[in-house]
Amino acid sequence: MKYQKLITTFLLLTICHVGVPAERVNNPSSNDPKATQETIHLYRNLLKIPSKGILFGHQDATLYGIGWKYEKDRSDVKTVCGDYPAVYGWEIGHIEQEAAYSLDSVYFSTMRQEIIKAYKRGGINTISWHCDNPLTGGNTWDVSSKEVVKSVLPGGKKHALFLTWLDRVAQFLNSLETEKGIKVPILFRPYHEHTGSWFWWGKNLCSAEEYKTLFQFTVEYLRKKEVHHLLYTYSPDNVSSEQAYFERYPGDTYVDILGIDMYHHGGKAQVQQYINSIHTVFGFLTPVGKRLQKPVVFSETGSEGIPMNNWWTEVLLKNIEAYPIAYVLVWRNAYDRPRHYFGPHPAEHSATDFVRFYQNKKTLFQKDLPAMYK
Ligand code: BMA
Repeated sequence: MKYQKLITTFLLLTICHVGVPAERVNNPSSNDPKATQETIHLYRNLLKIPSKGILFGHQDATLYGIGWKYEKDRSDVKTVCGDYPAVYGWEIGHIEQEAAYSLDSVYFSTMRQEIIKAYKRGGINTISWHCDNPLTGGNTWDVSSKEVVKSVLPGGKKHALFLTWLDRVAQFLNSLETEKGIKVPILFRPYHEHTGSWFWWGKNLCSAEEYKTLFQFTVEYLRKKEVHHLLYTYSPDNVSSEQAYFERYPGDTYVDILGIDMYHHGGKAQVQQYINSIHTVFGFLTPVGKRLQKPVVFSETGSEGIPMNNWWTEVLLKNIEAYPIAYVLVWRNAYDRPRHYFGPHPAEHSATDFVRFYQNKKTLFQKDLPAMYK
């Protein structure tokens, strides 16, 4: 009896780790039992990155920037600091329509090449999906109906259509492959910013259960389509509490990475608000990420037009550096909208500060990247 008690206590102390299945405690892994080796390595290395610093990412980095599009190996970040970002964001809206190019007018064939090139440089790729509205035929921002999520779930009237859309997503993801046959691991971030109500899967447009089912169904369906090189990223928009963050969480076994999308709106006048949000969110995400052994990322941020010339060091870096965040990604520098930029570019007023941000030991770019796939 005494021994039994001792053994039970020992087992509890060694293998029980609240929230994490016992077998994962010493061997953290992503959720897909068939995940490729490179994907598992990426997951483990993302968990380790915060001991070195925070990776820097830029959306559509090598596709276009201010005043250019499709120029070989060019990137606004690289022009400013001499180095590529470590993380590359890409957007596949309109892949579901079998279109040749995305909603941001980028050919999918070109995007595919750039994703493979980024992987070969040792970089990390993350993909979002501004999917059209399958019920109304409108775009991703068409929030005129509250029936959309329901309509795509099993039994819904757009379910069959939606499966064809997911098939196209699967096909594109499976085409991200090197000539050696290695599938490029992707941090896939579907149905993002769902705590807001500007996309058809947003908070006021569906119930929490419907949202969770949509996310879970997508994960399971893509696995059935033999997509095993994804790390699923959950990225709500700015929330003020842990409870709000997890209200629509699909579950630990569906989510690999905990993200947050949070922008600095309102220019200099609202900088304190942004800073406060950073501390609130990473304040509660830090212990959760540790407990669940899931990387925590700043999946989208920035301030359109960068309102302060010391924004990079004094606003962003200063406020995120204390947190174990694997990466921070800023949104795109649109080639066709001169004010719609979030990254640096030459002659832009924050460019000097961006170089200081780059030089800081805490920020990690291409040249600082350890091997992420081994
Ligand atoms: C938004 C804007 C849009 C773009 C969309 C998807 O934030 O940049 O212009 O179409 O992201 O990339």
